[in-house]
Amino acid sequence: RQNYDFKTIEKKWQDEWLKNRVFEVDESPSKPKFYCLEMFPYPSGKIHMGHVRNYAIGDVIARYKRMKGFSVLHPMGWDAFGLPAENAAIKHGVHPAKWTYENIEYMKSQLIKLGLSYDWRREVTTCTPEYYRWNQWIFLKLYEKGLAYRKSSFVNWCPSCATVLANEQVIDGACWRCESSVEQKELEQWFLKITAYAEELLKDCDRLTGWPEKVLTMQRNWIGKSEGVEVDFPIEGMNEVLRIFTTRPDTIFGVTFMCISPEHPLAERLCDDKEALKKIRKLQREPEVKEGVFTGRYAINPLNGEKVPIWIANFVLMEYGTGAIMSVPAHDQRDFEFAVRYGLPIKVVIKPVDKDLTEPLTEAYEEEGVMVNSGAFSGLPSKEGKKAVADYIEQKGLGKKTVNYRLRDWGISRQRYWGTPIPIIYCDHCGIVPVPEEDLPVILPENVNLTGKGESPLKYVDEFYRTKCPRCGRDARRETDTMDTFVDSSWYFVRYCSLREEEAFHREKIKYWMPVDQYIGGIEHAVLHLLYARFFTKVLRDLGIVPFDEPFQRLLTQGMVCMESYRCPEHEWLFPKEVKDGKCIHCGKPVSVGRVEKMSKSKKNIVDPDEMIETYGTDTVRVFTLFAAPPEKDLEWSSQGVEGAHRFLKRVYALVYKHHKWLKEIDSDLEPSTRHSEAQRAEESPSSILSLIHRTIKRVTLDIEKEYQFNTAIARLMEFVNEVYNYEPKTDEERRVFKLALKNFLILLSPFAPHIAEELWRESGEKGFILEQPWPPYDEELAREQMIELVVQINGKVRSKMMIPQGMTDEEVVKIALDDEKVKQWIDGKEILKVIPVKGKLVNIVVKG
Ligand code: ANZ
Ligand code: ZN
Repeated sequence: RQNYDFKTIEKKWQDEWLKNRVFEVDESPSKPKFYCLEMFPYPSGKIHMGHVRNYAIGDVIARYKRMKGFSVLHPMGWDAFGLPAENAAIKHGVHPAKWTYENIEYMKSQLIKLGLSYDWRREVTTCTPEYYRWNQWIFLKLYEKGLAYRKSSFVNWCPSCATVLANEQVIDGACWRCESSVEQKELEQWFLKITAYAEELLKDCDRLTGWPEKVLTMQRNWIGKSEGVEVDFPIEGMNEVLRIFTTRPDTIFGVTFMCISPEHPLAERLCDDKEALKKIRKLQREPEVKEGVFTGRYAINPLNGEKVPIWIANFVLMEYGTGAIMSVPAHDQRDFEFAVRYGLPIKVVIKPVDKDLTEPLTEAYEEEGVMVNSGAFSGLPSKEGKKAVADYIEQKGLGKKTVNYRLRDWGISRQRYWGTPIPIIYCDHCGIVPVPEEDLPVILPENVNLTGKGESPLKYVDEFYRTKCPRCGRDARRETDTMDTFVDSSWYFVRYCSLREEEAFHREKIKYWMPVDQYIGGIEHAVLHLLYARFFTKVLRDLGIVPFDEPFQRLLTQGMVCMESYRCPEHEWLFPKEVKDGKCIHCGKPVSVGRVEKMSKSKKNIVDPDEMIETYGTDTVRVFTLFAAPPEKDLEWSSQGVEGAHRFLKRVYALVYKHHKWLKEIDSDLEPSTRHSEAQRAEESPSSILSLIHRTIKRVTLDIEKEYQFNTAIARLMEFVNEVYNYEPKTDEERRVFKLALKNFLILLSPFAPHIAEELWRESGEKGFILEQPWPPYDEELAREQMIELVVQINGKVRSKMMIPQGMTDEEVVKIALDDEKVKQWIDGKEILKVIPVKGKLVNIVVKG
């Protein structure tokens, strides 16, 4: 066929790949392994462009590694528990299970249509009992080790929605949905003791050299190790001390009041005004507005004997440090705001090295400096002062140095239906009784009445709720909360190692495949998911299941898919296809164009993958998303860009068909050993095709190897097509070389555009699946770039010369010139007025002075 009929081609090869089980992989003792993993999706209904980009990146890596001779594990599954299923159930009266499984079926068909090379025998669906029984099993193991415990704690509670809110769902103290003000409610919850691994999670960040630095920084900050001292302040008129935690012992002479958390065990005894205490307990924690109440009591500063008032304040967290602080308003902004609000004194004890602070202060001075008004310590630089005061406190027995972590234990209880039941039974006689391992899984019942209110609906399912105590056989009740869905995604990568019907923790296979060599997903998971997965891996290691400390060797966080948004004065936000020639297709009014930002339903700046595939085909969509930006950068959707990608593939198709007649007839099976003689022959040939293909192989390979620069790799492939498009081989020898070039080109193209590559591979008379071909090696000699001399002039004088490859862009040439050591010396510290590149071989730099 002369025309690029992508629909037929893509369907044909997708069927063939599945039928011939090309993507299925087993543990091969003779090959090195490579585990390539993309974050699995929530089955929300249909995939969006963000998914397409994520999976296309993963697929290129998986296919490339496969051709490089690795045994590649490339699995996919569904993060299938969660709230949207429950909301859909309430709204449309469809059971969460039905909704979820239907979405999975549809989305799976979409992934197959994208030509993604998944081994579906390993598909994981987290809402199936075969999967979640292992959530329950892990929970029981954690419970045995004292790493799962029950505790009453405060949660954000919306009284009108009757539901618990995550911190991110509280906006300015109000519910994000109904805007009623959020209260604090005490709930019994299950916690996993991630803090037991805080130090190891922090320390091992240093070993994650294949992770983006910004993700590591976020993890480190989240763990938030801080070193300080605990100091005891005696309470006046009581035989009690108030123990505080501070990271700034150097400011202890500046304490003008103390604050304790409303939940502090001493709060009741210190505060006579019970009403005020009750009120403050309802306030939001980590608040914008810092509020408090004076207890009427005083503490004594053990260093200078000063008497300071004790307050109860909503910004002091019971879960951090000791739940009590010494307040130094001159040097801590939160304390400063509190002092200003309640008219408390502000005393400066640290001043900048070179000047005095102007008082009264307008904000806290939080930087380092020199200690003042601090008795014998005055005059010490605050850095040394920190240590000196801490040492003094320890010597005098007033306190001790300690380490605190910001990381909190992980509260996993959710008052929801669509999640893993927590395998616990409450017996009036025996107390908390874990479900015996042999009784797993605790199955989530099907018949429930979903209300969307704050209580778990499982409470009202008698057959579930009422049970017998496994210990004494008396009547007992089941735990009705379900687990946070982050539990599901904390170990799914381990489950993929064996097939669905095999055991979940298959030691041999886990040993073969783990750890994941390349993980790819969104930056939004930089903290929680990735931290929980690291935590679970360490737990599984301690249970003897995985022989590794860290789950993900390398991490790639891909950028967002963005697009401009359109708004009509009449019809609000418009989908791109509702805009024609800058006007709204409904009313003809001109639309205003918003800035380029992440595709989102609310602004309708979205392109539907299905529609794009329908119009241009999967290969075009893949090539566009991979070509438009390097993987870690944001990508701006552009219809011209998509057209461009499509045109490129059409040209590839036309190129092969131009030579179709003779391609099948000629044999190009050159052994690597004959390459050299081939090279010599090619040199005689004016085409230099052989050298072009070797150069292309080299560049594409290095672009992929080096940080997955797929955009430039595709650019090389485009260059290749441009160079050979009008070439006509004449002799048999030229044809043989040209066929070799085309064949290699198709292999290079195949990770990006697998369907067209497969089709043209067969159409040029080759056998077998292209994915089963080895990635072509390149010959350094043949791939060598033509070098030319670059001359750099500064203010008209030649200052440096260097050899560079021919054909670089002006931008590249300028960069090389400015990076040159000699040039750097000449322009060091001077202002650059102009940089003028000339024909890729001369750069003129004009500097001032
Ligand atoms: C006195 C002081 C003076 C402080 C100063 C800071 C600056 P990080 O670095 O996060 O560990 N703090 C201690 N426990 C707290 C709690 N439960 N709730 C709220 N704040 C608490 O912060 C440690 C600092 O946070 C501690 O050092 C304490 O205030 C406060 F110029 O003590 B500081
Ligand atoms: Zn019992």
